[in-house]
Amino acid sequence: AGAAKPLPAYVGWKDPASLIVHSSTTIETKRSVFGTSVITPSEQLYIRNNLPAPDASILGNRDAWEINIEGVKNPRKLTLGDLKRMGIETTAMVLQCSGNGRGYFPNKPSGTPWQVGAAGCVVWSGVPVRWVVDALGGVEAGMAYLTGTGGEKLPDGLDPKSVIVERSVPAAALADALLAWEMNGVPISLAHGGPLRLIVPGYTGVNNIKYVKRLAFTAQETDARIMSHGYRISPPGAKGDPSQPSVQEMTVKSWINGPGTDGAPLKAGDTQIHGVAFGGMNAVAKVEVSLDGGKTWQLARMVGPDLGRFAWRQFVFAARLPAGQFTLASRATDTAGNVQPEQRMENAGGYNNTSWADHAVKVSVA
Ligand code: MSS
Repeated sequence: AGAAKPLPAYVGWKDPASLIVHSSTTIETKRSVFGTSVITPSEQLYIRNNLPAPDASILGNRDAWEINIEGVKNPRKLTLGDLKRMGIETTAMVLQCSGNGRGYFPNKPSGTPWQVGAAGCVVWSGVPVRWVVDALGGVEAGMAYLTGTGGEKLPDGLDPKSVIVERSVPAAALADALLAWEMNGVPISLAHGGPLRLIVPGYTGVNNIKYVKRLAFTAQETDARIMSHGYRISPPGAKGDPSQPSVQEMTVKSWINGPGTDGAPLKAGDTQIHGVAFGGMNAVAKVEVSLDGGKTWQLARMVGPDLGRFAWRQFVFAARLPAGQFTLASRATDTAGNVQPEQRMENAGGYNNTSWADHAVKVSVA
């Protein structure tokens, strides 16, 4: 392996020792650094930007940032300052790239080969979208989608639709959505979408639009390429198209983070196996752990505070391990009874990998 790539300037404040730099716009958290106290520190949180991040000058006067609200009875341009006067809520949620786990697909789909680290559990503060909508007279009739548009400057000479980060989710997602200006207790950094970000709890990363400059209730999904052809669940070998399902709600998933995931052998004897579990739209009901690659399972214990159904839960399983090789796996079940599957759902883009078998980890005990 070559020398680790340095962190690009816009994330120069992150902790390089915790991160794997795939490229300047794709950076993941190392599995072995996820701790057991629920929140992922901002310095360790992954980064995925489809376009280069805007100039840091957009943070110069945060409250002056403007967003157009459309598809409501009284459409309006609001500033972040206006939004801050409309109300505040806080939501903890799993932010996870749609391609997290792509690195375990054997056929190597194109895209970043993320392992577990294109995910984190973070806390957002902002105003609930439904309060903004109510203040503007409610959603106009016939609007089936909530469409958010990113505020990046688009590269010259290209069809804007081919590059703009604009995504639509079902309008019903407004029930939990936030227009957020704070992450983990501080104003949102440029890298994570400051000054203002659309947060759609339970939905995969790409639906959480950074530098959001337009929020529109629309009759149709946007025809931006990132929606119409990108991020589709396409059959292996096929190209993305609008007839295929888009990546939207996350489903139940868990993985083990430690100990031993850094490759260092464990000491024989008592060990506390820990990891994270989340249900996407539902809370997690239970997590089972296997020490033998999934032949037998035992119930793990949830630890730490429960920050709501969109957050992950940490789990711990106390085991006494003799010397040898072990394949550790975890399998979560959500409150609706959905069980994390053994196998990934094959798809050309390598999206939505929730396979417990793919996320199992080999450790050696000496
Ligand atoms: N937004 C915008 N504006 N831009 C871009 O690029 N990306 C996506 C989201 N949002 C973008 C946006 C993605 S794709 C993801 S994941 C996310 O974001 C991430 O986040 P962070 O903060 O971590 O970086 Mo995949 O599904």
